Amino acid sequence: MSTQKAVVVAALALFTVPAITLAQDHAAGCGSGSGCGSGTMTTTTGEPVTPTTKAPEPTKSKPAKADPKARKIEVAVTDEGFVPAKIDVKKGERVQLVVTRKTDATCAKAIVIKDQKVNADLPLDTPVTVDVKTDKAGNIHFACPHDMITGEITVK
Ligand SMILES: [Cu+2]
Repeated sequence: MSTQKAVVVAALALFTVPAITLAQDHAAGCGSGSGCGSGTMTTTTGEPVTPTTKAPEPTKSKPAKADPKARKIEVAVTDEGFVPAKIDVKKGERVQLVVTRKTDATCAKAIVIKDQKVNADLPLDTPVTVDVKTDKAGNIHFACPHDMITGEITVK
């Protein structure tokens, strides 16, 4: 029994760390105002983050391969955020988002679906395919890496 408890504690610890780092990232990178702007990411001390710094960013996931049998849902990233931001799907339906970032004036340069361990880069004007698991009814939250620009997939 005690071993199980230890595993649970370890799992909780793993979960807590990214949440904290995300919050810091957000504060530093997005600042105030709408849409986070398109500026360079900086640390809390105002120094630019260089690629050599191993930032505590969530692991990137590879874009999914397009599945001909999947229902493709086109999502654009514009100045308005994710368009559409509300998506309805059926439970058990094979679904893929095809996400195209159409503006540089956004911090949504990646899409994160935390519950499904998705964190895919969104190069400008390049459709990126993302798998969506629809095995459970409920809401699936997706967002920019700072959870500022958000959307919701409802599985019914
Ligand atoms: Cu953001």
